[in-house]
Amino acid sequence: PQHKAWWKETSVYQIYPASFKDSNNDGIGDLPGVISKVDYLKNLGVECVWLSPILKSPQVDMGYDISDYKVIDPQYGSIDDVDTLIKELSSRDMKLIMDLVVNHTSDQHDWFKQSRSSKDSEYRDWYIWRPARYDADGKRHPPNNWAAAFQGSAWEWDEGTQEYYLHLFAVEQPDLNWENSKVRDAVHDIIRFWLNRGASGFRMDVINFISKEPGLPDAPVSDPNSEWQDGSRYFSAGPRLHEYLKDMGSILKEHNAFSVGEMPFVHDPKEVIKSVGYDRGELAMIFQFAHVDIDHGPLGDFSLQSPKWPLSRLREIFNTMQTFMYVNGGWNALYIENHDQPRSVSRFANGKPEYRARSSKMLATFLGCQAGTPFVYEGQELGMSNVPKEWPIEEYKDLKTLNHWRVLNSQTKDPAILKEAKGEYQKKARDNARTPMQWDASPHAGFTSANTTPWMTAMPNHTEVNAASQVNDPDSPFSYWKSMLAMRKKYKDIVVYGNFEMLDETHEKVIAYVRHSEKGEKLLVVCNFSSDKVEWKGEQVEAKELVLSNYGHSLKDVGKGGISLDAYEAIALLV
Ligand code: TEU
Ligand code: CA
Repeated sequence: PQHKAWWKETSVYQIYPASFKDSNNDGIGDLPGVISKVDYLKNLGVECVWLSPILKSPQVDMGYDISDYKVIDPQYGSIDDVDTLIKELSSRDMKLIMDLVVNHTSDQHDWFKQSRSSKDSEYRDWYIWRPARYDADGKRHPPNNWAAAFQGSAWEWDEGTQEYYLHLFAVEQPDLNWENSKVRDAVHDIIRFWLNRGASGFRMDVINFISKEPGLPDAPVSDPNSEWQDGSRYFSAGPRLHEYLKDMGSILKEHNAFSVGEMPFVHDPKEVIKSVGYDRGELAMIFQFAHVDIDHGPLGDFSLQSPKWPLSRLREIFNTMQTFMYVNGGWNALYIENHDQPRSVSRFANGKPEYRARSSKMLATFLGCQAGTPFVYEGQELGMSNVPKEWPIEEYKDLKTLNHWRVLNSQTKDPAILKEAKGEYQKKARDNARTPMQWDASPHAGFTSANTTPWMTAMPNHTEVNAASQVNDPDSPFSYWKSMLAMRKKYKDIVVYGNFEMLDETHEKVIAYVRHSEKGEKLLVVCNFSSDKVEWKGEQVEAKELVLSNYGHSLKDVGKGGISLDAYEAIALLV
């Protein structure tokens, strides 16, 4: 049986502040914009709002490079706006979740400015500094061969103090040295500050990277074409990770707070369960990556030969994540979309106009009936899809995409390779998730005023796909998400706390599973991931109640015996 906890029964809506709603017509979304949409969120039925970073930042990586942890970035508003947002949310029984980005800071943070100012600075040891290595020819090299996530070496040379510092992400995102207890104290202070201000918990950015293997050894060569290699085995679950997580966990516990750790590269299930095991006192839940890495290289690399994935692979991944957690007393964060991933409907189902709405509802069924806390990413509830194939590279704004493009262009002029890369960006770039939220059919999707140029162009399909047309349409993806979220409340014993059993392990087009409650109730979920009509031959079905149908079926439409499904049809039945 599962332990009960409020954060298991809740749901989370992720807002990417720059792209949600612009209130002052400078082309960038902001906190007053968020406040103006709280009723929209309440109507959808989500209970927590997670804001991607809103803290002071030079915005090299859209706020994932923080230069002051207690000041709101002026482009988003002020601390008063945060107070107002918390008030507006809590008066509707909703909560605010902040993004805690503490594996690294911005290079413009005072700590780093001090740290790089001199080897004698009291902040020197707050970051990870190492001397150069020199080869026989006297040429200078970084301390090891690790690659950064956004191209090149993970080390940057500092002329002033003649040492390298570590940055697993951009050059402007130096990694903090968690071995230093002052760093840990400073992070704990930030956590307390926001909890005391009324936040209800945190999403913790790459939180499994905070402990690095001492000695920072060279990584084995996995990419023979590159000078820089994947070093993740030395920082994805370092020796002191669980100690650090437990320290933070005990502060969170005092506040009965929410926590979800973002944990790429954790392939060892033992590390997962140590982080989220109910009695471990570390994190409430984590974001795993197996399903979103299905068509990526490691760390979301643009692997130009897109790996094709059979449905059996997706089934296997979800089966593992689901059963493993249940058996071991851990908890899942259910997500298929966020600000780092392409749009799920385009990726896992079908983003073409004729199937978009139907298949996004199928995905909502697939995800929403599983065990875990569901996360909705802004626009997912509308079935927003990937950017148009025709968009030129100038429409892309993410440093990850642009750095990749720049490096590729320095290596080749081959038009076939460049074209392939652009195709890859259109399918997988993080930019796909960052276009303005589609509020209505007006210019710029109602995200900003007609005569403002938004920081990213709104998708042309906003005239078809938008909140205004969906909120009152009972057949829309929005309404479907709404009923799915309500369903999770009504059938809590099964959907939240029940166990999980994958069925029909071989079907090429259908994923089907059963949830069982302790009282013996059974929920059968069958999802057609193809545009073909299919016969699903599970066990003989005797349906008692129809819980969800993305074709608007009712119980009498479901015959006894096998289930036949139309294109991207999904059905959830009490049996
Ligand atoms: O992402 C961590 C991470 O591993 C990403 O590099 C991810 O794998 C990739 O973007 C997929 O394409 C977090 C944040 O979510 C991301 O936005 C930040 O850029 C990154 O950390 C650095 O803070
Ligand atoms: Ca604005």
